[in-house]
Amino acid sequence: PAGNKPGRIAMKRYNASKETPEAIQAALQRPSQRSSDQIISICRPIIEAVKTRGDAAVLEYTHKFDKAISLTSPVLRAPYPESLMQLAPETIKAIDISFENIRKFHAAQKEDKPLVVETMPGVVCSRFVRPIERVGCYVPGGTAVLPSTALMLGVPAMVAGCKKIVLASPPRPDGSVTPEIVYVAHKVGAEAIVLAGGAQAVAALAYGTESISKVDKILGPGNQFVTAAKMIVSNDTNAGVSIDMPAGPSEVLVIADATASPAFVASDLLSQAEHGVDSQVILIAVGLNENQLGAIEDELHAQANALPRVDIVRGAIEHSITLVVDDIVEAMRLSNLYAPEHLILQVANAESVVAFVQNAGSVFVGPWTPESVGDYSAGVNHSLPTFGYAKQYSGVNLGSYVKHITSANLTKEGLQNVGPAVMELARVEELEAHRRAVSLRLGIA
Ligand code: HSO
Ligand code: ZN
Repeated sequence: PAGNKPGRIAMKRYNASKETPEAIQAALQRPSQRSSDQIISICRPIIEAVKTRGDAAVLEYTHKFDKAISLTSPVLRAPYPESLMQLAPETIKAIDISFENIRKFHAAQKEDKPLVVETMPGVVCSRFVRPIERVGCYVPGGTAVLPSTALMLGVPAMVAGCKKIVLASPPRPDGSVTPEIVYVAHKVGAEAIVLAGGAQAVAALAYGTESISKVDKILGPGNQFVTAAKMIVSNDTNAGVSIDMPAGPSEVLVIADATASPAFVASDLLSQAEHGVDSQVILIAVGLNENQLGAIEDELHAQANALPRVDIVRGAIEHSITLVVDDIVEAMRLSNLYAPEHLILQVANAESVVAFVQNAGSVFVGPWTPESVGDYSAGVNHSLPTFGYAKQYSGVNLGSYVKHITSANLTKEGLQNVGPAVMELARVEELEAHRRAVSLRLGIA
């Protein structure tokens, strides 16, 4: 990798054609996470305490971790008082526009008609959709307030028709929730906001307490404690709760060629880098020469230094890299290998490159599509698989809030058609009662 000048905010640069595949693989490692065993052993007693002592335990942890010592109830219930959602008109307008776009895009994902297939004459198989009844949406607190995450989790729940929507978010030290989150809770019809974060919030949603009722599925990003707690409760068969996906720090991979604006590229890298010191941003530069790379690096340094969160950015950039490759085919190969949460294509004919995307959470196509539009208002969801999980998981979508139920419906003729196959396989498995359930109906010995 090329060296950096001290004090300069710059990503390590690798020339892919000069490195071994192993070196590139190593360069594309995610920053290591604190060992999950360690995190799990911190979470277990918290979950146990909430399970056995309910509200009292939730409140104790909220007093301790969120410093909200004046809080006396861990839940705020609808209807929410107007006084808790006082917002500037321009904020209301922005939330309303984003809400509507997210609603439209997720409503379009509805499968209105059941799927019906007659596999043999008289053998009708169908599949239909039902909403998950009770969902818990976790909205992280931490270094930024994230009403956008409340939108991304709450709107699809509303569109799917979930009967009970509960939000959970750590309160501020004065015990309150940001008015933006209350306003979103009101808009999506959430019946309550659990004023807690971390493992204690996850446990309250999974098991229920005196004042918080149990949910069937918990969705939403969070820190390592939230993620570990989601894993623990979803593995507890007594909890009867599922989760959306494992979550890790935010990341973006930008593929840029000579047609890309260095300022645009730098701004996209920085918009992810400002999330946290553990965020990772990757630039794959396609056929850029020293001057063109320098222009992006100059922009990155200059724009970064003008940001209020420059210190966070500096931390993220420390484990972020630039890979210089010869062509778009190699760029896409590496991107698919990394499986980024967000993939930004700032290349010639960006639209035609989408066909080569194999692994990514969400794709941002062309120079006029900064990732920020997807984070807030375009309509796509921002709750996406990180840490390489884009290889096997989808981001949050309408399907995250529903179940598919199948049904079979046979006529007598249908059973005559398919019955012999059933009887033969039952014979092979030596499950005689299965065989007889068919033979008895067909009047066969
Ligand atoms: N980019 C973040 C989501 C977010 N950005 C929320 C701003 N607010 C993770 O996908
Ligand atoms: Zn973001």
